[in-house]
Amino acid sequence: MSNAIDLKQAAAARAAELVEDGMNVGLGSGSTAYKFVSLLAERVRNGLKIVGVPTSEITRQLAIKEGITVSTLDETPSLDMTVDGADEMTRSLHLIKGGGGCLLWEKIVAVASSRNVVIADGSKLVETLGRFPLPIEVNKFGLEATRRAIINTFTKCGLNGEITVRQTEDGQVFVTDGGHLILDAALNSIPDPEKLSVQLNLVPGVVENGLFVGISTDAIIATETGLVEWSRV
Ligand code: ABF
Repeated sequence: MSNAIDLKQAAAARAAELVEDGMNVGLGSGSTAYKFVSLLAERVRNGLKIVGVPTSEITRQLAIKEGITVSTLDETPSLDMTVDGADEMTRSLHLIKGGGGCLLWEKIVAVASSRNVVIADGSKLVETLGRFPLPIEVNKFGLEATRRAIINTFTKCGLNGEITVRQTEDGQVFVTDGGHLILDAALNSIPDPEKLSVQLNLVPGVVENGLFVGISTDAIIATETGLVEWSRV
């Protein structure tokens, strides 16, 4: 009986095999992506030549510790492949990301990549996004006005749900690598993620949201019965 950790490892290992010599690789965040970074580093220690562009400070520290040559999007603005995790995903490769608070840099890196491979255990696969609270990265200026504007956007999209300001484990307001705050919206169901993503980003105080629509190109999902892989046509 595989546990979630083994499943994440299996998906990460398969993704690490896809990386080819000479690639510029986006390195995701979260426990599944960290397994990918460590497995990729093993290949680097065995001679694989790649440059890694991290999606968070944590990933950057891990990659450096593991011996991967890291760069930035300023120095390496075009990536061959990014491998990253997800909090929820559908078969059409619409994702909710940002549970770890890294969604902005993750989305910037992903959009700079020719190929985006999402790796996850089977528990992340859902019919409809939304049970996982949607992370929304916001500027701290005018927070209450932005929160109300977001609620109006939800109403216009026929949605509603509790919005909370993300806190750290010791009760401090969580601040992202980019210096912003995260609002988590418990919407339960998001039937039209593309429409909601576009509408949310019209709110001036919204920096980015955790809906990844039309970005991921490939999926590697580890289930109890083995790996399931598919590409978005
Ligand atoms: C990251 O992976 C985040 O976008 C997402 O929240 C997280 C999922 O973490 P895990 O792989 O630990 O489930 O990409």
